Amino acid sequence: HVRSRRQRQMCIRDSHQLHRGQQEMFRGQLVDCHEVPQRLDHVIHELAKRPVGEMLKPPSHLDLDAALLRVHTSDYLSFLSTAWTEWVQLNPDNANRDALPSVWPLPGRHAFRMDKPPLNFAAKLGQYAFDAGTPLMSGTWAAAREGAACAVAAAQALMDGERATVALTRPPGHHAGAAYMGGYCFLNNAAIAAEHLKAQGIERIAILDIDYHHGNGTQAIFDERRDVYTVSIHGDPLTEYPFFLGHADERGSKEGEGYNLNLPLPRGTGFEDWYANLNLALQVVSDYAPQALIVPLGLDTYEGDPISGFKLKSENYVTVGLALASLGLPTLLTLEGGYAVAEFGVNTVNVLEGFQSCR
Ligand code: OKP
Ligand code: ZN
Repeated sequence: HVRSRRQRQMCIRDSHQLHRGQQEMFRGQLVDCHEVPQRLDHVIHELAKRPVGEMLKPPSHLDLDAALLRVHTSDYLSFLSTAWTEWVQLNPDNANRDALPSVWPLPGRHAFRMDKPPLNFAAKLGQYAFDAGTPLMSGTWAAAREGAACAVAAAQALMDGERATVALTRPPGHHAGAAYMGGYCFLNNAAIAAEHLKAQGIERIAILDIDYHHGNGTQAIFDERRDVYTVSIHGDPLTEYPFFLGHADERGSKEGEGYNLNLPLPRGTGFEDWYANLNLALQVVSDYAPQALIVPLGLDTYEGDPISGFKLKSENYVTVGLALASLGLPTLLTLEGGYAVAEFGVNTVNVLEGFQSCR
Protein backbone atom coordinates (compact mmCIF):
# COMPACT_ATOMS: atom_id res chain seq x y z
CA HIS A 1 0.00 0.00 0.00
CA VAL A 2 3.03 2.25 -0.19
CA ARG A 3 2.04 5.38 -2.03
CA SER A 4 3.80 8.66 -2.17
CA ARG A 5 2.49 10.78 0.65
CA ARG A 6 2.90 14.43 1.33
CA GLN A 7 5.23 15.05 4.25
CA ARG A 8 3.00 17.80 5.58
CA GLN A 9 1.24 17.63 8.89
CA MET A 10 -2.13 19.13 9.33
CA CYS A 11 -3.57 20.30 12.62
CA ILE A 12 -7.28 20.51 12.97
CA ARG A 13 -8.66 23.24 15.22
CA ASP A 14 -11.84 23.16 17.25
CA SER A 15 -13.96 25.36 19.48
CA HIS A 16 -12.71 23.66 22.60
CA GLN A 17 -13.17 26.78 24.77
CA LEU A 18 -16.84 25.97 25.26
CA HIS A 19 -15.79 23.28 27.71
CA ARG A 20 -14.40 24.79 30.88
CA GLY A 21 -15.12 22.82 34.01
CA GLN A 22 -14.73 24.64 37.30
CA GLN A 23 -13.79 21.97 39.83
CA GLU A 24 -13.13 18.24 40.09
CA MET A 25 -13.43 15.94 43.09
CA PHE A 26 -9.92 15.01 44.15
CA ARG A 27 -9.16 13.06 47.34
CA GLY A 28 -12.17 14.30 49.24
CA GLN A 29 -12.25 17.89 48.11
CA LEU A 30 -13.22 19.93 45.13
CA VAL A 31 -10.11 21.38 43.47
CA ASP A 32 -9.69 23.58 40.40
CA CYS A 33 -9.83 21.60 37.17
CA HIS A 34 -6.50 20.52 35.67
CA GLU A 35 -7.96 20.13 32.19
CA VAL A 36 -8.32 23.84 31.29
CA PRO A 37 -8.85 25.71 27.97
CA GLN A 38 -5.46 27.46 28.31
CA ARG A 39 -3.79 24.12 27.59
CA LEU A 40 -4.80 24.14 23.97
CA ASP A 41 -4.32 27.90 23.69
CA HIS A 42 -0.64 27.31 24.50
CA VAL A 43 -0.41 24.71 21.72
CA ILE A 44 -1.99 27.04 19.18
CA HIS A 45 0.32 29.86 20.29
CA GLU A 46 3.38 27.62 19.93
CA LEU A 47 2.20 26.40 16.52
CA ALA A 48 2.01 30.02 15.38
CA LYS A 49 5.69 30.39 16.30
CA ARG A 50 6.79 26.99 14.98
CA PRO A 51 4.32 25.91 12.30
CA VAL A 52 4.44 22.23 11.38
CA GLY A 53 1.61 22.24 8.87
CA GLU A 54 -1.68 23.66 7.85
CA MET A 55 -4.26 24.56 10.53
CA LEU A 56 -7.71 23.58 9.36
CA LYS A 57 -11.18 23.55 10.83
CA PRO A 58 -13.25 20.40 10.38
CA PRO A 59 -15.66 20.71 7.43
CA SER A 60 -19.30 21.31 8.32
CA HIS A 61 -20.64 18.57 6.05
CA LEU A 62 -19.21 15.71 8.16
CA ASP A 63 -21.72 13.05 9.16
CA LEU A 64 -20.63 13.34 12.76
CA ASP A 65 -23.57 11.43 14.25
CA ALA A 66 -22.76 8.38 12.15
CA ALA A 67 -19.11 8.63 13.23
CA LEU A 68 -20.04 8.87 16.93
CA LEU A 69 -22.44 5.92 16.69
CA ARG A 70 -19.67 3.66 15.37
CA VAL A 71 -18.07 3.90 18.84
CA HIS A 72 -20.66 5.04 21.39
CA THR A 73 -24.09 3.66 22.26
CA SER A 74 -27.10 5.72 21.24
CA ASP A 75 -28.36 5.83 24.85
CA TYR A 76 -25.04 7.28 26.04
CA LEU A 77 -25.00 9.87 23.24
CA SER A 78 -28.56 10.89 23.99
CA PHE A 79 -27.66 11.15 27.70
CA LEU A 80 -24.78 13.50 26.80
CA SER A 81 -26.87 15.58 24.42
CA THR A 82 -29.57 16.35 27.03
CA ALA A 83 -27.43 16.20 30.18
CA TRP A 84 -27.03 19.93 30.72
CA THR A 85 -30.74 20.67 30.23
CA GLU A 86 -31.69 17.90 32.63
CA TRP A 87 -29.14 19.09 35.20
CA VAL A 88 -30.60 22.59 35.19
CA GLN A 89 -34.15 21.19 35.31
CA LEU A 90 -33.19 19.36 38.51
CA ASN A 91 -32.58 22.71 40.18
CA PRO A 92 -32.40 26.14 38.46
CA ASP A 93 -29.39 27.05 40.66
CA ASN A 94 -27.49 24.30 38.86
CA ALA A 95 -27.07 26.71 35.93
CA ASN A 96 -23.97 28.02 37.76
CA ARG A 97 -22.67 24.64 38.86
CA ASP A 98 -20.99 21.85 36.96
CA ALA A 99 -22.63 18.45 37.04
CA LEU A 100 -20.64 15.80 38.92
CA PRO A 101 -21.88 12.33 39.92
CA SER A 102 -21.88 11.15 43.51
CA VAL A 103 -23.54 7.72 43.42
CA TRP A 104 -22.66 4.62 41.36
CA PRO A 105 -24.17 1.20 40.77
CA LEU A 106 -20.79 -0.67 40.55
CA PRO A 107 -21.95 -2.65 37.48
CA GLY A 108 -21.26 -6.34 37.63
CA ARG A 109 -20.03 -6.36 41.20
CA HIS A 110 -23.20 -6.46 43.23
CA ALA A 111 -26.87 -7.24 42.84
CA PHE A 112 -27.67 -3.70 41.74
CA ARG A 113 -30.45 -3.50 39.17
CA MET A 114 -29.00 -2.60 35.78
CA ASP A 115 -32.31 -3.34 34.04
CA LYS A 116 -34.17 -0.38 35.57
CA PRO A 117 -32.18 2.73 34.60
CA PRO A 118 -33.07 5.54 37.01
CA LEU A 119 -34.97 8.62 35.86
CA ASN A 120 -33.34 10.88 38.47
CA PHE A 121 -30.62 12.81 36.69
CA ALA A 122 -28.08 12.70 39.53
CA ALA A 123 -28.37 8.91 39.40
CA LYS A 124 -28.11 8.90 35.60
CA LEU A 125 -24.80 10.76 35.91
CA GLY A 126 -23.53 7.93 38.09
CA GLN A 127 -24.73 5.40 35.52
CA TYR A 128 -22.68 7.00 32.74
CA ALA A 129 -19.59 8.33 34.57
CA PHE A 130 -16.88 6.31 36.31
CA ASP A 131 -15.42 9.11 38.41
CA ALA A 132 -16.31 12.43 40.06
CA GLY A 133 -13.40 14.20 38.41
CA THR A 134 -15.07 14.90 35.08
CA PRO A 135 -17.33 17.95 35.31
CA LEU A 136 -20.00 18.29 32.67
CA MET A 137 -21.09 21.87 32.00
CA SER A 138 -23.13 23.93 29.53
CA GLY A 139 -20.59 23.80 26.69
CA THR A 140 -19.31 20.28 27.21
CA TRP A 141 -21.41 18.50 24.60
CA ALA A 142 -20.68 21.09 21.89
CA ALA A 143 -16.93 21.08 22.64
CA ALA A 144 -16.69 17.30 22.80
CA ARG A 145 -18.56 17.03 19.49
CA GLU A 146 -16.23 19.54 17.87
CA GLY A 147 -13.24 17.59 19.16
CA ALA A 148 -14.64 14.40 17.69
CA ALA A 149 -15.28 16.25 14.41
CA CYS A 150 -11.57 17.16 14.40
CA ALA A 151 -10.68 13.50 14.86
CA VAL A 152 -12.92 12.48 11.94
CA ALA A 153 -11.53 15.26 9.75
CA ALA A 154 -7.99 14.22 10.67
CA ALA A 155 -8.83 10.61 9.74
CA GLN A 156 -10.34 11.73 6.43
CA ALA A 157 -7.23 13.79 5.67
CA LEU A 158 -5.11 10.67 6.16
CA MET A 159 -7.36 8.87 3.68
CA ASP A 160 -6.82 11.78 1.31
CA GLY A 161 -3.05 11.26 1.43
CA GLU A 162 -1.58 13.25 4.32
CA ARG A 163 1.45 11.67 5.98
CA ALA A 164 0.38 12.85 9.42
CA THR A 165 -2.55 14.67 10.94
CA VAL A 166 -3.13 16.07 14.40
CA ALA A 167 -6.54 16.48 16.00
CA LEU A 168 -6.12 19.28 18.52
CA THR A 169 -8.75 17.83 20.79
CA ARG A 170 -9.91 18.95 24.20
CA PRO A 171 -11.55 17.64 26.21
CA PRO A 172 -9.40 14.51 25.79
CA GLY A 173 -10.91 11.14 24.85
CA HIS A 174 -8.96 8.02 25.76
CA HIS A 175 -10.77 7.24 29.05
CA ALA A 176 -14.25 7.41 27.46
CA GLY A 177 -15.84 4.04 26.73
CA ALA A 178 -18.74 3.06 24.51
CA ALA A 179 -21.21 4.13 27.20
CA TYR A 180 -19.27 6.09 29.81
CA MET A 181 -17.38 9.27 30.52
CA GLY A 182 -14.54 9.77 33.01
CA GLY A 183 -10.96 10.99 33.35
CA TYR A 184 -11.91 14.37 31.78
CA CYS A 185 -13.12 12.46 28.67
CA PHE A 186 -16.55 12.24 27.03
CA LEU A 187 -16.08 11.00 23.46
CA ASN A 188 -13.22 8.67 22.52
CA ASN A 189 -11.62 10.67 19.72
CA ALA A 190 -8.95 8.09 18.86
CA ALA A 191 -11.55 5.30 18.62
CA ILE A 192 -13.83 7.52 16.51
CA ALA A 193 -10.91 8.23 14.15
CA ALA A 194 -10.09 4.51 13.97
CA GLU A 195 -13.67 3.59 13.10
CA HIS A 196 -13.79 6.30 10.45
CA LEU A 197 -10.66 4.83 8.84
CA LYS A 198 -12.22 1.36 9.02
CA ALA A 199 -15.41 2.64 7.39
CA GLN A 200 -13.25 3.99 4.56
CA GLY A 201 -11.73 0.56 3.96
CA ILE A 202 -8.59 0.52 6.14
CA GLU A 203 -8.32 -3.03 7.50
CA ARG A 204 -5.66 -2.96 10.20
CA ILE A 205 -5.00 -0.12 12.59
CA ALA A 206 -2.65 0.19 15.55
CA ILE A 207 -3.41 2.57 18.41
CA LEU A 208 -0.36 3.43 20.51
CA ASP A 209 -1.36 5.44 23.59
CA ILE A 210 1.51 7.35 25.21
CA ASP A 211 -0.46 9.41 27.72
CA TYR A 212 0.68 8.91 31.34
CA HIS A 213 -2.67 7.32 32.17
CA HIS A 214 -3.83 3.99 30.79
CA GLY A 215 -6.26 4.41 27.89
CA ASN A 216 -8.94 2.27 29.49
CA GLY A 217 -11.76 3.45 27.23
CA THR A 218 -9.89 2.67 24.03
CA GLN A 219 -8.77 -0.72 25.32
CA ALA A 220 -12.34 -1.63 26.31
CA ILE A 221 -13.81 -0.48 22.98
CA PHE A 222 -11.46 -2.71 20.97
CA ASP A 223 -11.06 -5.50 23.56
CA GLU A 224 -12.59 -8.20 21.35
CA ARG A 225 -11.15 -6.94 18.08
CA ARG A 226 -8.04 -7.98 16.21
CA ASP A 227 -8.39 -5.40 13.44
CA VAL A 228 -7.45 -2.64 15.89
CA TYR A 229 -4.37 -3.46 17.96
CA THR A 230 -4.29 -1.36 21.13
CA VAL A 231 -1.01 -0.65 22.94
CA SER A 232 -0.55 1.61 25.96
CA ILE A 233 2.49 2.75 27.95
CA HIS A 234 1.41 4.22 31.28
CA GLY A 235 1.77 4.55 35.01
CA ASP A 236 1.15 1.24 36.81
CA PRO A 237 -2.57 1.06 37.69
CA LEU A 238 -1.68 -0.44 41.09
CA THR A 239 -0.86 3.13 42.10
CA GLU A 240 -1.99 5.31 39.17
CA TYR A 241 -5.32 6.44 37.71
CA PRO A 242 -7.51 4.85 36.27
CA PHE A 243 -6.59 2.04 38.72
CA PHE A 244 -9.12 -0.55 37.57
CA LEU A 245 -7.63 -1.43 34.18
CA GLY A 246 -4.23 -1.31 32.49
CA HIS A 247 -2.32 -4.31 33.83
CA ALA A 248 0.21 -6.26 31.78
CA ASP A 249 -1.89 -9.44 31.77
CA GLU A 250 -4.74 -7.81 29.81
CA ARG A 251 -4.11 -9.15 26.32
CA GLY A 252 -7.55 -8.77 24.71
CA SER A 253 -10.54 -11.13 24.69
CA LYS A 254 -12.17 -13.59 22.26
CA GLU A 255 -11.31 -12.63 18.67
CA GLY A 256 -9.13 -9.87 20.07
CA GLU A 257 -6.98 -12.12 22.23
CA GLY A 258 -3.35 -11.18 21.70
CA TYR A 259 -4.26 -7.77 20.26
CA ASN A 260 -3.88 -5.59 23.33
CA LEU A 261 -0.57 -4.80 24.98
CA ASN A 262 -0.14 -2.90 28.22
CA LEU A 263 3.26 -1.67 29.36
CA PRO A 264 2.73 -0.35 32.90
CA LEU A 265 5.74 1.41 34.43
CA PRO A 266 6.36 2.53 38.00
CA ARG A 267 5.89 6.10 39.12
CA GLY A 268 9.22 7.88 38.83
CA THR A 269 10.21 6.27 35.50
CA GLY A 270 12.62 8.46 33.52
CA PHE A 271 13.13 8.88 29.78
CA GLU A 272 15.65 6.08 29.26
CA ASP A 273 13.38 3.33 30.60
CA TRP A 274 10.26 4.90 29.08
CA TYR A 275 11.95 5.15 25.68
CA ALA A 276 13.04 1.49 25.80
CA ASN A 277 9.35 0.64 26.28
CA LEU A 278 8.36 2.96 23.44
CA ASN A 279 10.74 1.12 21.14
CA LEU A 280 9.34 -2.21 22.29
CA ALA A 281 5.83 -0.92 21.53
CA LEU A 282 6.93 0.37 18.12
CA GLN A 283 8.40 -3.05 17.28
CA VAL A 284 5.11 -4.73 18.23
CA VAL A 285 3.19 -2.21 16.10
CA SER A 286 5.55 -2.71 13.19
CA ASP A 287 5.23 -6.54 13.41
CA TYR A 288 1.44 -6.16 13.22
CA ALA A 289 1.92 -4.31 9.92
CA PRO A 290 -1.00 -1.90 10.26
CA GLN A 291 -2.08 0.40 7.45
CA ALA A 292 -2.36 3.34 9.82
CA LEU A 293 -1.18 4.38 13.27
CA ILE A 294 -3.22 6.39 15.76
CA VAL A 295 -1.41 7.94 18.72
CA PRO A 296 -3.38 9.26 21.69
CA LEU A 297 -0.72 11.79 22.65
CA GLY A 298 -0.55 12.81 26.29
CA LEU A 299 2.16 15.17 27.47
CA ASP A 300 1.57 14.32 31.11
CA THR A 301 4.67 12.09 31.05
CA TYR A 302 6.54 15.39 31.51
CA GLU A 303 8.63 15.77 34.68
CA GLY A 304 6.74 18.93 35.65
CA ASP A 305 3.26 17.45 35.39
CA PRO A 306 1.31 18.17 38.59
CA ILE A 307 -0.77 14.96 38.65
CA SER A 308 1.56 12.39 37.05
CA GLY A 309 4.79 10.60 37.93
CA PHE A 310 7.13 10.10 34.94
CA LYS A 311 10.21 12.25 34.37
CA LEU A 312 10.41 13.11 30.67
CA LYS A 313 12.06 16.41 29.78
CA SER A 314 10.89 18.87 27.11
CA GLU A 315 13.72 18.00 24.72
CA ASN A 316 12.83 14.28 24.95
CA TYR A 317 9.60 14.94 23.07
CA VAL A 318 11.52 15.70 19.88
CA THR A 319 13.00 12.19 20.09
CA VAL A 320 9.52 10.78 20.74
CA GLY A 321 8.13 12.42 17.60
CA LEU A 322 11.03 11.15 15.50
CA ALA A 323 10.55 7.61 16.84
CA LEU A 324 6.82 7.66 16.03
CA ALA A 325 7.56 8.85 12.49
CA SER A 326 10.24 6.21 11.97
CA LEU A 327 7.55 3.56 11.42
CA GLY A 328 6.72 5.30 8.15
CA LEU A 329 2.98 4.82 8.67
CA PRO A 330 0.17 7.26 7.96
CA THR A 331 -0.21 8.64 11.46
CA LEU A 332 -2.98 10.45 13.28
CA LEU A 333 -2.37 12.03 16.66
CA THR A 334 -5.11 13.01 19.10
CA LEU A 335 -4.33 15.34 21.97
CA GLU A 336 -4.94 13.81 25.40
CA GLY A 337 -3.51 14.80 28.80
CA GLY A 338 -0.75 17.16 29.93
CA TYR A 339 -1.35 19.47 32.87
CA ALA A 340 1.87 21.45 33.21
CA VAL A 341 -0.11 24.09 31.35
CA ALA A 342 2.65 26.60 30.54
CA GLU A 343 4.92 23.90 29.06
CA PHE A 344 2.15 22.00 27.29
CA GLY A 345 2.45 23.95 24.03
CA VAL A 346 6.23 23.56 23.75
CA ASN A 347 6.12 19.85 24.62
CA THR A 348 3.35 19.14 22.11
CA VAL A 349 5.02 21.02 19.27
CA ASN A 350 8.33 19.32 20.11
CA VAL A 351 6.68 15.98 19.30
CA LEU A 352 5.29 17.36 16.04
CA GLU A 353 8.63 18.90 15.02
CA GLY A 354 10.42 15.67 15.84
CA PHE A 355 7.92 13.80 13.71
CA GLN A 356 8.40 16.29 10.87
CA SER A 357 12.20 15.94 10.98
CA CYS A 358 12.03 12.23 10.00
CA ARG A 359 13.13 11.69 6.40
C1 OKP B 1 -6.84 12.22 32.11
B1 OKP B 1 -5.83 11.98 30.99
C2 OKP B 1 -10.14 11.54 40.57
C3 OKP B 1 -9.31 12.49 39.79
C4 OKP B 1 -8.07 11.79 39.32
C5 OKP B 1 -7.95 11.99 36.93
C6 OKP B 1 -6.86 12.02 35.91
C7 OKP B 1 -7.40 11.99 34.52
C8 OKP B 1 -6.31 12.03 33.49
N1 OKP B 1 -11.36 12.13 41.04
N2 OKP B 1 -7.47 12.40 38.20
O1 OKP B 1 -5.43 10.65 30.84
O2 OKP B 1 -4.68 12.82 31.05
ZN1 ZN C 1 -3.28 11.39 31.20
